[in-house]
Amino acid sequence: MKLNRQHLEQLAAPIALPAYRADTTQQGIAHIGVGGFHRAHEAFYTEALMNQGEALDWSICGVGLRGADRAMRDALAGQDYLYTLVELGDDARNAVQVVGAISGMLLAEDSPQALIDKLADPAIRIVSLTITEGGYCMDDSSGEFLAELPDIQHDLAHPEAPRSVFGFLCTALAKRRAAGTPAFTLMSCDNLPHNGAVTRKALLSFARLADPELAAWIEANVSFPNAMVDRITPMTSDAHRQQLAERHGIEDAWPVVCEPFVQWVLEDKFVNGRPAWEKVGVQFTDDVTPYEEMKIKLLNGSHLALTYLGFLKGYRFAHETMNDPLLRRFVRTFMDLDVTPQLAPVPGIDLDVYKDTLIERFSNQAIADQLERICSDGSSKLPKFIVPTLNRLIADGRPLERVALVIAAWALYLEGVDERGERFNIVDPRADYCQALVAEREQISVKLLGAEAIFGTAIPQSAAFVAAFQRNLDSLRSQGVSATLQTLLG
Ligand code: CS2
Repeated sequence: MKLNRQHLEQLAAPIALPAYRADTTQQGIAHIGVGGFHRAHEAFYTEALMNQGEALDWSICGVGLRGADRAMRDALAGQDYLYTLVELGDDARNAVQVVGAISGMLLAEDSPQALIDKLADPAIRIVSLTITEGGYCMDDSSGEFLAELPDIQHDLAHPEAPRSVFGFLCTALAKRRAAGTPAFTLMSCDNLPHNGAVTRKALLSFARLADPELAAWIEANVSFPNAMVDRITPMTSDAHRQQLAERHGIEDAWPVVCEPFVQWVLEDKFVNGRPAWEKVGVQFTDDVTPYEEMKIKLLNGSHLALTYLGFLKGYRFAHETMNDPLLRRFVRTFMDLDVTPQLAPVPGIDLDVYKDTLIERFSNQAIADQLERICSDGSSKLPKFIVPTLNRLIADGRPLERVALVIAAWALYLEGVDERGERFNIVDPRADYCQALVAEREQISVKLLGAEAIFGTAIPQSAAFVAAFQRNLDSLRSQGVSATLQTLLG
């Protein structure tokens, strides 16, 4: 049965349905970047609140800035913006839910003006973002805004028809200011250390170039809460779609599959109201720093530690790497010996239990989380998820061998062929640049580690690290993943 509002009443338990009427809701959030993660996380929490009869004025208007977002808009529009969220864990924890928290979606391509008007609409009080780690136009090494990017230059010249997220936000905020409309909260839900502060820096840098007075107004009126967000959400595959049709009889053009685990720790800095998300499990705090450091260094960092090695070995799913005793031990050792000593105590969290849970979550076979997804955008993820850990290890004079292996695995992965001789594509907006860095074998350590935008300046200067990197790269080439791990783990 095709999913849409008309067919909702034909669905029955155990499938959970929206418990509120669509015509009683109003949009209060605009979300830029409607992918699986947003639909499994912010929209999921908002839906939970709406199901309690609350937050009905916080329905979400999806926004797509890229041509590729049209497919999502069309899929959702074709089913009244409803979608199915399927949580898969061990059998006891499977849940299927139809979500209605998203009530429309605008594409920049269709009408830049309509999107500007929506973002300037007084009813929109929060604009949230999942635009990927690389989407903030920041130089990872200097922490400065990349004003010379073509889209940014375009938007500075054409504020009425922007292309970039910062162009749209500034034009809309200028309109709000001119109309005397209060500002909105700008809330990042991407995995960046200090994601709110980074968003603030990027937006203000852009605004200062565009209009210094507007920049001052934004500084005084917009807030940028930091957040730690967490839920493993694979890319939706045809197998997922088919499973939903077979098991539950729902034909959904773009369902979301995710793990049962979900977490959101958020700073309570909202200038124009917010849903009472604390009633549905969101944790509000004054300082997200220890939570985000724990999550990014342990979860996202370990994902990188397992994904390139696993991919080279020939695995294609996260759970396969956890079924490999050597990789499983390697990842746990990386967490215990390399990351944990760097972490500040995290209020209310026992790190040993947290790490056990991570291994369990990575082992979730039911969601079939793709290594291709985790491998993607390495040039943006490494600087956020691994480089800070490595810099600290260097500064503290600690062993560098394990992190060197992680980065050596990325280097070899960039050559595009696994141990079985199977070729694959590198999914990364900077794939060509990265592949050029590994094109000459004798130059890899100099060129790749010398890429300042990715590795900064301290890493290539550490003779101990460069040597460890070269040793591990040579070993991966000559011995392969398993023998290298065997030697390293002793
Ligand atoms: C993953 C994340 O893309 C990645 O590299 O580590 O998407 C991860 O699944 C989420 O951050 C989990 O919250």
